[in-house]
Amino acid sequence: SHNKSIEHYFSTIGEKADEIGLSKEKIKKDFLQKLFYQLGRVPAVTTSNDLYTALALTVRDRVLRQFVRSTEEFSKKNSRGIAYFSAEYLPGPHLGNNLLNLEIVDETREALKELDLELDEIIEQEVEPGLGNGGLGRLASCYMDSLATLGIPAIGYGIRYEFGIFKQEIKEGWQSEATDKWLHYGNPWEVIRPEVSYVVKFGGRTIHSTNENNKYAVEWEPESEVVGTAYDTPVLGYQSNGIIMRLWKAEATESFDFSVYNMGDYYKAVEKKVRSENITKVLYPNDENLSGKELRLRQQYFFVSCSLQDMIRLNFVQGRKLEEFHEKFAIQLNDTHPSIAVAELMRLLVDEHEMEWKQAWKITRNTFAYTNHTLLPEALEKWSVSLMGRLLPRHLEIIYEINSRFLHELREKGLSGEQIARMSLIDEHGEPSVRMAHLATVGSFRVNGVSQLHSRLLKTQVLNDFAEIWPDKFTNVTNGVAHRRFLAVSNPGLSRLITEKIGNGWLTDLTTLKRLEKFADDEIFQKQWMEVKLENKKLLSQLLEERAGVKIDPTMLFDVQVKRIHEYKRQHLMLLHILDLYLKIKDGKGENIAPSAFIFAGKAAPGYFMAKLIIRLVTAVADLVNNDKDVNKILKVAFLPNFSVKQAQRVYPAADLSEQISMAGKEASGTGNMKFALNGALTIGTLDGANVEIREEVGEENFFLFGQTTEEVQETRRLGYRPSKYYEEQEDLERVLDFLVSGELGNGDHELFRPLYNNLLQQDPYQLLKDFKSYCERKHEIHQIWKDQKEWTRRSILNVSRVGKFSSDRSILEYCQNIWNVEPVKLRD
Ligand code: KOT
Repeated sequence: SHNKSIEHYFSTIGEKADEIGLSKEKIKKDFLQKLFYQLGRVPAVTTSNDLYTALALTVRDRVLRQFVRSTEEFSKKNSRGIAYFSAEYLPGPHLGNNLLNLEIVDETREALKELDLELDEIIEQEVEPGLGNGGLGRLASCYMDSLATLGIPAIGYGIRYEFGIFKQEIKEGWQSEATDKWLHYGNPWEVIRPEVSYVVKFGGRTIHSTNENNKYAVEWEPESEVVGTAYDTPVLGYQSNGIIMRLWKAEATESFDFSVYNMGDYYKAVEKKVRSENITKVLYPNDENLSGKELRLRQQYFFVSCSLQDMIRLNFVQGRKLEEFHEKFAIQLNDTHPSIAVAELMRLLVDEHEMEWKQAWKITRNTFAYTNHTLLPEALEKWSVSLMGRLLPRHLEIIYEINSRFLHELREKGLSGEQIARMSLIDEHGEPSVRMAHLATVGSFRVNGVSQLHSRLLKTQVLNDFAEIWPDKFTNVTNGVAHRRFLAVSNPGLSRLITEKIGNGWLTDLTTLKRLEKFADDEIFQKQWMEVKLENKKLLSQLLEERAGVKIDPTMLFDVQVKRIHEYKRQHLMLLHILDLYLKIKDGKGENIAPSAFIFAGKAAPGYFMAKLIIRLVTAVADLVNNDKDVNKILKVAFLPNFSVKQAQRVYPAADLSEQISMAGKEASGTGNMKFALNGALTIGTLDGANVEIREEVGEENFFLFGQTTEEVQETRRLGYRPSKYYEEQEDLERVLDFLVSGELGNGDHELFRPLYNNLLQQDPYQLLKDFKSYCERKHEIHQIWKDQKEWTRRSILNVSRVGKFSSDRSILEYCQNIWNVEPVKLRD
């Protein structure tokens, strides 16, 4: 029966729920059993993938057990559930993280050792799910970690892309893309739920009529249908709780496929099947840019519709009325990618469940909350009205209805025609399109930005009209990172050292790191701190030698920029500076330069020419610098291909200097900045995104600030920015820029970097030339401080001790308090 507790079921299979499988002996036994019975292998004849899979399955059992127990606890608590809607997730490798959360790292290591196996080598085998582009997807996964740890009943809905973000290779200095076959070796972490599936409609037409009861009704007669099936991945929190990430895979519907008999139609039916499955085939690799492609809208609607149908089913299963939907659930929209959900929930309530518009609208507006992640105009989603009308005819009608009621409200408030046109859900300039950020804002009870600065700019600029009529709707939740993954799992050396000093309370409360502060001047502690960093740098050096073919002396200053390649992030500003150093050394004026390794990693969107050219410039500068005997004792440059969560976990622990150099006002938050700081890197950065708050926390004397502020950037633009002025006035800058097209870079090709050169001299939309001088000055200062290793280490310790704010646990608690109105409940172990 449904009422029996989990303890009951475990006891029927002879196990006490509280002590299952956490001992070395049991892990070893289960591991061997998985190897025999699931994979048909003995340890003597296995591939490394067999070993990985057997261990993953062993751990998965334990993860699922915890998950089943928390589900039971959650249902007893009966509190509001959170659904996180995100088109992207970047969970990273599961195995190491799950071992930490189950607190069986040592037991597992020992068990394997008895079989002559090395845990770290097995962990290394895992292929991570690359179901996201960058910061936005990774944030979603950090939040899953914290939701689970804090014991919040939550579910992460998304898309099970068969091919995730492309695999990046470097060929002749250029990025090339290969498909990411992450499912090739199977995926031991997911559980298929064939019985959890929903039909999703597309295209066709709507039929408006008055039914028997004289009630107005709309029927949607679609052109095609697909089925979405749930694939669940349990996400474990630290010590006990588990939630699920439920990803949808698209399949053909039976009725559309096989209701035909003759051979010709059979093939046609198969074709239809293939077309249906296309929906979840591949992740769009654009970060902060629109594709505007029909398939992308199909993906968004597909996962949103499955997820909402799933929630409505759950609502009924739990014996609740639909009228209480918003009391039982809050849905967090991870940017506008899932914002068609506003129209879909209205459609489900009004058309399928015959609810009155007004009531449905009240429920909808009290269910959704919207997080904005970017102010870049080119990233704000718009869908052309004609595409939406063709693909989702009923949703377009609903959006028009929402809009007409909304605009009516605005007119009643007495707003000007101009302001009303600005706020409309429909953009009438050029080709009419639906502004998804407006739909999300109107359809939700709360809108938040992801750092203080970003939230302020959201309110005063991009969504200013809305903030004026609904000031209370807008709030801020500064991003945070899963510190258990990005410190405890990925930097065991530093974690051990920290725990020795202050205990392990930081695992569940990162602010306890502040207890390290008093050891900042302790010389023995400083020495240990430096040793850990050096060990981490040796490991990264090995990786760079293997993957980038660059040998780096681990005692150099590791100066690192890793993130998606985008002009606004200004990777090329760092490159201009490296070339400046290069030319100074060639001139015999390099005496003040600290030996430095400049390390880059990050993917460029395949269609983004400038970003790809920036990668080409990194590799060209690397070739030049690394092969020049006058220089390569002092400078090294490396591009680490195929940046991923797995790679990231090896980079942050080894960094000395973190480059966060976007033009002010452009980076919504940044989260890499937090991961670096947490691992003891000092930051050189602009007053952008969460850098502002990091600087506030660590103290201005421990943060290398440069460049214009957001206001100054805007003022510069207003006054008519002329980049060539800086070229003309600054000799160093002139020399560096001319060097780009001198033929000395890129095998003698003068024209290779001409587009970049022209862009900087003629437009320079991200004002690199204006910030170049202050960047170089700060770098110079950094190199002087680096030479005093004690001083550097002192600052590094202080940095770590003061970044407790940037745990995603803190962010999630703020979402609970200021947005979702739920109490986190830490479940018993
Ligand atoms: C991508 C496409 C459309 C709209 C937004 C994006 C987006 C924004 N993708 N990643 N972001 C980043 O999100 C991170 C998490 O909030 C931020 O830290 C980062 O600054 C954004 O660039």
